[in-house]
Amino acid sequence: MTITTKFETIEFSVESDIGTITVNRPKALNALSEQVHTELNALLKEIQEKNTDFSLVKGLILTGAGDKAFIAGADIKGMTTMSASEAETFARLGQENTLLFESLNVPVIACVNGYALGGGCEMAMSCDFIFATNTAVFGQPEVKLGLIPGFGGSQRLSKLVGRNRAKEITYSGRNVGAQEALQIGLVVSLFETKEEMMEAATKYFSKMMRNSPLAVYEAKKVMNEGNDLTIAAGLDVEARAFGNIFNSEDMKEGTVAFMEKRAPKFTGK
Ligand code: DAK
Repeated sequence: MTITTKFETIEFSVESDIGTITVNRPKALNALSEQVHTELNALLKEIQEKNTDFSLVKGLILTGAGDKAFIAGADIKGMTTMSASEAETFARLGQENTLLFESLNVPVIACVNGYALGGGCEMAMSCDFIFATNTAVFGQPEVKLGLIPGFGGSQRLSKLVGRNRAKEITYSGRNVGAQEALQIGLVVSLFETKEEMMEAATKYFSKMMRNSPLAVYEAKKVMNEGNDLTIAAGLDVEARAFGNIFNSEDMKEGTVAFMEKRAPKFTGK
């Protein structure tokens, strides 16, 4: 199974069941132009369509080309010439892409090297979690441009680091360095170099792939859905999903394999 769409501003490759999406505009610090969003949208939809049985990928990495930036935000140059209707299309595409990352049936790790500002920070936060290098710089500097975060940053940052810290960061538009990002829970692990970070993401997925892909997906769904609910409603979602998974072959295989003291062979069914 392969991806057929051709891209100019992003790259997509698959190795050992791990897909890597690279935003590839290093001269503009990988800023999110309308073309990037359009191409990302087409790619994510094609992955969603072709990966229902986990035959294309079991995990995804989102990263930026070059050493200087993950994504330095929405493309400011492109925005200055946008009409209101083009701005609306741009906003909807960007927001839809963040929702696609959240709804894909496999986990997505954002591997952040250098700047992840504005829309870049927002794209990273829509992934399942963030790895970063020691040189990473996060922030929501939109207010400095007379804007507010528009790809979910006003919502997701609060949920990740707490509302007070998110407000403090957003109102000032200040940079958040890698160490601070780790300390406040925006990032889960830091690495010396981009190579070490990419290797760690690959290792993480290789270990994760011993688990049932269906169970990992169900866990992702329930945890994302519960994020927007009261604890009681979230527990209800969990109970229903827990019941549903008893219909899966993977659940039977996992429990039988444990009883038979052997490694399970999961199929994602
Ligand atoms: N857009 C376009 N080009 C960018 C860019 C960006 N966000 N960031 C950097 N570049 C370009 C620079 O213009 C420069 O291009 P040339 O001049 O060489 O042609 C090249 O990348 C290298 O950048 P610098 O020369 O500035 O590099 P430095 O190392 O000196 O500085 C920097 C790096 C990251 C500190 C600086 O480039 C910077 O401050 N960049 C802007 C960062 C920023 O403010 N990002 C947030 C953008 S606002 C919306 C939804 C979402 C959004 C808006 C609306 N709706 C729903 C409607 C999101 C908004 C944002 O993300």
